[in-house]
Amino acid sequence: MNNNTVTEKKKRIFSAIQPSGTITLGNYIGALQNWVKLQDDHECIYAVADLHAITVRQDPKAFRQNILNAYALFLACGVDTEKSIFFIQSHVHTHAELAWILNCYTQFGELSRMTQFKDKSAKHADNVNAGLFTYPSLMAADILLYQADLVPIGADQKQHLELTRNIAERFNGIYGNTFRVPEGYIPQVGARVMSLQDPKKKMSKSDENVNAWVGITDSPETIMKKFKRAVTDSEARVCVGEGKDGINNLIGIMSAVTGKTNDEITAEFEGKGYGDFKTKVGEAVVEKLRPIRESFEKYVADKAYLEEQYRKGAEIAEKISIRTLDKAKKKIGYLPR
Ligand code: ATP
Ligand code: LTN
Repeated sequence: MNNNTVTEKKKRIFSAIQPSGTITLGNYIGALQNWVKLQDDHECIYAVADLHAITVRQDPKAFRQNILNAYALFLACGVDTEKSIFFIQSHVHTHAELAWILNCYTQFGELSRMTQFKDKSAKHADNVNAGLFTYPSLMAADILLYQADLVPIGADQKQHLELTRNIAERFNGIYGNTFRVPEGYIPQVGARVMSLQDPKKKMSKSDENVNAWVGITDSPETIMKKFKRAVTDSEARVCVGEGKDGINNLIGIMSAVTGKTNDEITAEFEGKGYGDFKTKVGEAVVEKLRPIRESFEKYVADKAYLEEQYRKGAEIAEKISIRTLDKAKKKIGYLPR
């Protein structure tokens, strides 16, 4: 065989992010940055996970805008519809359909052990709905429909991915090979960006303290203010260390946005105080996010372009995912129409 004609099959990637009001620096460093990087040598499929988002109550008008904003923002971050398939989850009916099927292959006990369910049900004690509980089966459906090899996510989603693998293996065990069993793709640096106000907690957009998180579209002034107020220890030496959660987090952020190693950062700030360092981290983040914010403004103003792109994405996603859904239904014993 002529080597030149042999092209290795590209690995398939799937990931999604919920369109909840703000998208944070944590989402960007933990997931989005990898979405963009992976596009060149993988076959990538990305979605705005709007079905997942209604596990908490949404105001219809704001929700519609948030979905569109999230689509525009991911484009601005570098998701490229020439290279990747990019769609809105609720536009592709196979997701909800496979999710129902997978619910019947997921145990109550497994779902009860999910830490995200435990955290979110404590936070929204007045609305612990069944969707919040079965959220991981929908996430499993998202991934398995596309026979994904790799799933770029932050560290907090590891448990959900493990469950996805278990569901796939269980189904395959009963009916023979149906779903590819995916692997997580978690960044070396920044897999868990911490709150700027309480660095023992993950940076989360649902934090009531707005100084705890940085939004990708925050203004440079806001970003600088949030970094200057970041909580740190009293040792005043810029280096990674135990009990220095605040500084460890800032070094991690600096490393993730500049590509510098911890050692390089430590050397650069030798003899300098925390005030200096916080300012420099803030500036590095501002510079990283500036082009994204500017490009977001352009995309979000062009509704016709966004519509054209998400329609195209949904059409292709539907075609690919129906093949897996039909295969699963046939194995279960459903009659073809
Ligand atoms: P919430 O903040 O309300 O808990 P979320 O940000 O975790 O929500 P999504 O928006 O759906 O939920 O998360 C999208 C992606 O961002 C996931 O891959 C998740 O692992 C990643 N991610 C979220 N927060 C962080 C963080 N603080 N550090 C690194 N990655 C994160
Ligand atoms: N549950 C994820 C978002 C999500 C996802 C997915 C991530 C929904 N479907 C499929 C990876 C693959 C979260 O981060 N909260």
